Amino acid sequence: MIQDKKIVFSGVQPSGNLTIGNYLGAIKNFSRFSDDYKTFYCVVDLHAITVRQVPAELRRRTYETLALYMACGLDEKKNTLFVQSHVPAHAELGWILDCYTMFGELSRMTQFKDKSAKHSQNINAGLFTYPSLMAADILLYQTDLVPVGIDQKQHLELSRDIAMRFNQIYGDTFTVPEGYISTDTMKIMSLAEPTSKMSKSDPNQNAVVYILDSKDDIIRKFKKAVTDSDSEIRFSEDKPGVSNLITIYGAFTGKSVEEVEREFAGRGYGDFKLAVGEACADGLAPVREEFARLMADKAHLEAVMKSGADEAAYYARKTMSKVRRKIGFVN
Ligand code: ATP
Ligand code: LTN
Repeated sequence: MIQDKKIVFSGVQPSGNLTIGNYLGAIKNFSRFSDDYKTFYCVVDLHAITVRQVPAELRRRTYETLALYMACGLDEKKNTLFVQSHVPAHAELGWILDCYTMFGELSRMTQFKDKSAKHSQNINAGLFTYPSLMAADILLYQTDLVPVGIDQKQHLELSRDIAMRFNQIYGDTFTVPEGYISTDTMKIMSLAEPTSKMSKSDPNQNAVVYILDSKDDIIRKFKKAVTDSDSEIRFSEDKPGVSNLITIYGAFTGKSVEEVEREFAGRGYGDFKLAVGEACADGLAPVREEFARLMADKAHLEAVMKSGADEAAYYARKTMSKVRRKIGFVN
């Protein structure tokens, strides 16, 4: 098999119900690469267990995350869709890269600091070395481009540093990946606390809009969204709530910030919030329908996982034999 296309890799954890942050910041962008790149989209279950998971829920969410990839427009024939733990080379290379990643580097990761504060009873070694496993995911496929939300920029830079360090010691082994961070929707904020990221693990259900929420729930949540005491619909740093709603509305309607501001000039927040809720619910309706259809056919999802893992393993094997040889492992 000759591989002349550039390679794209990204992953989403099956650690909760996916939000419009995951959708707009990551998954929705994935399909734009399907034609011109060789694309690998992975359900990263090994990463998910860095936080305690209920086994039955982890299993269900692994199917759901795969089904959502497909419902968001990723055709399994054009993209390699698979589950991380089905390709053991991820864990193998993860261990190897642990030995080329510094304690100090991992200590500086803001996600580690945030998650250790959130899960103070379970600050396990996996949570700490999460970024070297992520580097393994990426480097295993000689990835050129990694589409992610801006919160992953620091992890991506560490992946690049690890790749360069390894290449410097052993000669050219890994492609040094670039991030692809879509600027218009890179960070969707919480509806309740618009200065922090909308996160699928937020315990406040009103702060988060899930891809699979019903239309009524979506509209109700947007009606409750925190704005400010002003009444002007304007994108500005000192208006984080309104700016976040403008971003979301723009993302679902394809309108620019200026167009949205013009459309709602002189109108109240009530009107605006309702319009955002409707645009979001309508935009997600086809995804929801397709998701329900896919989840009704587990056997098909399993066939997709299986052929995705076989394809991924083929590429992973090539990198692993190179890595083993360079390090000095006996063949
Ligand atoms: P958790 O809340 O459990 O930390 P998460 O919601 O950040 O998880 P991940 O599986 O870690 O979800 O992320 C999947 C992808 O979604 C990543 O590329 C991430 O950058 C992106 N993403 C997550 N939340 C947002 C957001 N609020 N805005 C934009 N992109 C996001
Ligand atoms: N850490 C990522 C999920 C992830 C990932 C990856 C993203 C794991 N491995 C490789 C891109 C490439 C997150 O979204 N929190």
